[in-house]
This record gives sequence, structure tokens and C-alpha cells, in this order.
Amino acid sequence: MAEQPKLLGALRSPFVYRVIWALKLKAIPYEFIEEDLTNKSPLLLKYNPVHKKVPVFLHGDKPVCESMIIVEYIDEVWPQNPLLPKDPYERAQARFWVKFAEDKGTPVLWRMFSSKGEELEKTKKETQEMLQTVEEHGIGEKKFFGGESIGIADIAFGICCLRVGNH
Ligand SMILES: N[C@@H](CCC(=O)N[C@@H](CS)C(=O)NCC(=O)O)C(=O)O
Repeated sequence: MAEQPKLLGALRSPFVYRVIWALKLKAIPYEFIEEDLTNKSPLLLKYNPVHKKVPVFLHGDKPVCESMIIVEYIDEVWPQNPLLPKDPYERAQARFWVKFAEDKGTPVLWRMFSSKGEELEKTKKETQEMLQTVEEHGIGEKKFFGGESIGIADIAFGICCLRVGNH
């Protein structure tokens, strides 16, 4: 039997949940290794020497870093319950919203959670505008970004809800 993949993570890291969700949606058994980010393990430093951050996905002894790159990798290796559409144009659209989540969605929301006073009013407004953009142009009348089933853009944005849930 092939060795289970391993996920180096920390359950307080929102980025790690993207990988957990992808693995769960595809019903892939894996081993979770909890990292102490205040005292990083030799395993983390070995497998993510560039950023030294979680998540790191270990497939055999091959490490993959960066949450959304890991999600795409998992989708390519385990094609059941696909997270990216087959159609090239729809794939481009899904990647557009993943990039939007990375560049704009999560940074705007998290700035709001850590701001106070006047800055909070400004970041609240930015967050409302960002969410309105997602509603109008990303999801529209659909259930998920890609239509009727959860896809890669939903996974990218999902951590916004996690953050909300933590506050
Ligand atoms: N862009 C990365 C971000 C990962 C990240 O920021 N991970 C944090 C935990 S939330 C981390 O490992 N921080 C440790 C550090 O900065 O030293 C991804 O999407 O995987």
C-alpha cells in the first residue's frame, strides 16, 4: 500500500484549512503533523527552506509549498471530485478569483479585523466593496463560484469565513 501523504500544518493557520478541505473533498487519507510555529521543526525547515511556513504537503518525500499551489497539485494527482473546471475558459475564471482572494479578498478582510477607530471605518467600507464585487461578478445567482459544486475559488475564499468565525 502506498504511503499516505503528510500535511505539515498548524490548526490555527487559516491557510492550512485550504489543504485540509481539498483533501476531505477528495476523501484522501493523510497524516497531519502539527507544527509549533514558535519553534519550527527541522522537518518544516527542510521542506520549506524558502518561506519556512505552513502548510507544506509531503507526497512521498516530495514537498509542495503554498496553500493554493498545493490545492492545484492535489487536484491534478487525485482527479476525483475535481476542483478546477475542465474547460480552459472556466479554468481561467476560477484562477482569476483565486488570485482575487489572494491579492484583495483576504488581505482586505484581515486588515479590517486588526484595525480600530477611523481605520476600522475605512477598512469596513473596503471590505463591503470587496464582498459586493464578489457577489456581483464572482458568484452572482450561482451557489458557488463555479456553479453547483465547490471549486478552487471557494476553497481560496473559504478562509475569510474561518477568520470571521474566529472573531
Ligand atoms: N502564502 C502562504 C501563506 C502561509 C502562511 O502565512 N503561513 C503562516 C501561518 S498562517 C506561517 O507559517 N507563519 C510562520 C512564519 O511566518 O514564521 C500560503 O498560502 O501557504
